[in-house]
This record gives sequence, C-alpha cells and structure tokens, in this order.
Amino acid sequence: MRIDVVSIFPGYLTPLGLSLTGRAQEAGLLDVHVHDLRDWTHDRHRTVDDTPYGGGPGMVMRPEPWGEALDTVISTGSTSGPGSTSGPGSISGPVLVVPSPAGEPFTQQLAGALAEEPWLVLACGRYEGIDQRVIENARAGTAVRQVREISLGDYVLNGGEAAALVIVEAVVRLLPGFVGNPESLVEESHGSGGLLEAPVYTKPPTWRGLDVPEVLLSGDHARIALWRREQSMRRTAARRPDLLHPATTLADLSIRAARQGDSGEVFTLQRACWVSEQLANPGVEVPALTESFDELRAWLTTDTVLVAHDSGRLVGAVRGRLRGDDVPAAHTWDIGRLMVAPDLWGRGLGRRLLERIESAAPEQVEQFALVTGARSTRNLRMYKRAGYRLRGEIEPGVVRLTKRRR
Ligand code: 6GU
Repeated sequence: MRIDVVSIFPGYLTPLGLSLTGRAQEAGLLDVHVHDLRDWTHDRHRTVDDTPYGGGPGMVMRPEPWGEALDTVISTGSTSGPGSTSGPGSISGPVLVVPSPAGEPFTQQLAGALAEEPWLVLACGRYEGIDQRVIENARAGTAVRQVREISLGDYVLNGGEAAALVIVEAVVRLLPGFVGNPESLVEESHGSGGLLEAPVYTKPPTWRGLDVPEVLLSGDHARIALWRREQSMRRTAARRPDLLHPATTLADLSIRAARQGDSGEVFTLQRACWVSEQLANPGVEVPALTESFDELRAWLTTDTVLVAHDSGRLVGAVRGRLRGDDVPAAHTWDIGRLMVAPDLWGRGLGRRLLERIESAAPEQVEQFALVTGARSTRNLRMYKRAGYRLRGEIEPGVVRLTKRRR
C-alpha cells in the first residue's frame, strides 16, 4: 500500500517511521510519503490560509496550494508507486481521505475497506478546515477514485494530523501479512463480534493482593470461552449499550392494516406507551392502560387499525373509527391509540402514522378528532404541527383537538 500525507506540519507525522508502520515499511508492505503543503505556495510568507467568507472565527485553508499539492502528489504517485502497477482495466488513482470533525464516523469497518485500497492520500487540514471546493473538485474529477471525509469521534482536534496517524495505524495493521497471529485480529473489540473485549490478565497469578479470576487458570476451555463471552456482554451493556442495540434507522419501515395476530404485540406496546402518558397526567384515567386483552382484540378487528413494523418488530400503531364517545357525528373520523415504541420517539413515526390514518378515513369524513392528556406536551406539539387545533377540555385533564379534512 502507498500512503501520501499532505500537511503543514510534516514533522507531526514522523511517528509513521516507528513501531508498526515503521516495520510495515521495512517489510515492504507499506510506502509512506509525507509532503509539506507549503511547498505549493508561491508567496514570500508561504501563506496557506485566509479569513472565511461569510465571517466567523478562525481561518480557512485556501484552495490553490491544496489543488496544486494534490495534482502533483497524484501524478507523481501514478507514475512511480504501486498505483501504477495496478492491473490493466483497474480504476487507478488513490482514495483521498480528508480527516474532518464533520466527516463520516471512522469505524473498524471503514478501516477494513481502506486496507483493501492500494493507495491512500491523506489531506490534513488545520484551522477551521479546507475550502470546500478542494473536495468538490476532487470528487468531480477522475484523478481520485473516491473522496472520504472521516471523523474520529464527537470531539474537535486542532487539525487532521493526529487523526491521520490514527487512521493510518488502524488501516496498516489490517494489511495482509502484517500482524503475526491473524486470530488476534478476529477476536478484537469492534471486529466481527461487535462486542467489547473481556478483561485480560497475565502472570503473576496474584499481584498486590489481587487474584486472576480462577476460571482463567482452570484449563477448562469451554468454561473460559463462556466466561469471556459473559464478561464481554457485561462490559458492552455497561459502557457501550449502543453496540448491543444499534440505533434503528427506520430504513426498513412498513405500515399495513393490523391483523388479529398483531394483538399481542399491540397490547404490549400500548402498555409501554401509556405508562409515561399516565405519569405526565396524574389523576387522569387512561383507558389504554386498563383495558383487557379481549377488549383490545375487539376493536383491533372492527376498527381501522394500522401497524408499523421495522426489521420485523412492531414499533407503532394507530386506530381510526367513525363511532366514539366524543364524536358528534358520522362525518368525524375519531383517531386514537396512536402509539410509537418509546425508543423511537422523536423520529417522525407518530406523524407518519397520523397521516396514514387520516388518509384511511372514509369519503364522508369532513373532520378528524382526537383526544390527549392536557399535560402531554410532546403529543400536543406534534398534533399542532400536523394542523390540529385545541377544542377545549372534555373532562378534567383531557383535551380534544380537531382538524378539517382538506
Ligand atoms: Cl478527523 N479532525 C479534526 N480536526 N477533529 C476531529 C476529527 C478529525 N475527528 C474528531 N475530531
């Protein structure tokens, strides 16, 4: 693999000659070239930055030195490095990596993808960043295969150099033939398992009064594997619960008419949703919490009920009907039991279900009506945004809202 790094602090990248990356270079697996961006300036002060258009703090890196630097680095690498030895018909040119706090998250998966590339060019920005046209221009042309703006995490560094060191180290250790024991790659945190590693110990068995866990000295490999698995789960649950329950993107969302077989899940979801409703509205009777399973099954099949699924899980539901305790006439569509799994609140699913149940109303319907707790502020905000107007209290702590059908 060839790696070019462009920076105004080339000295910052000297560690690339040490340790793992140093050995990879000696082994001929890696060919690193560090360039000083100021070599492509033409004024006496070797200026690389200027004030931002539109105002604001800090300085922005000017596009001209970057454009010239990348042109030269890429054309030189194409005629001398492994980039030029890539087989006929393969797409040549490097992947341009731009470390930036505004980039896509750097993950083990992305490191693995970059490790498959024959050539990376890293452009280290300083100050507030590089003029965006440098990235746009690289994306628009054919000199680079791909441009990836990459962030290490949710914090701000002063420049891309430290990030470039991190990215190079994570990538280079994945190069084929690099780590002596390939198994040590598979087992690692964020490797295939997706869990944090169990704690590790070595000799002596007792140190400052602390013993190595007995199981690790037992020689019982099945027990050891089980113990490590359990430790991994505990650590992950405590420190990185997000790894156990990856955020649902709602990318796989589907909404359909409810069936009798959905009643168990709707019943459970309803309990989960209306507990917080009850807590927000003390003293108000919440029928959705007290009704029996049989009562739910009754309306699930007679009324118009829609259910939302994401990745096979029931995550939302809503009910529409023409009769209702507070519905004055048959031209009113009574909407109720709008529920969304609490871990998915704030992603617009309630609004989508509301729109779907509105359009499911029969033709004669002229207005939509619903009720909610007077103190259910998130519900009220959502209904108001959706065009509903408050019609007053129908009983203490319970308000009615309506909206004309358009
Ligand atoms: Cl890649 N660059 C900078 N400047 N700050 C960062 C970062 C990168 N990742 C997190 N913070």
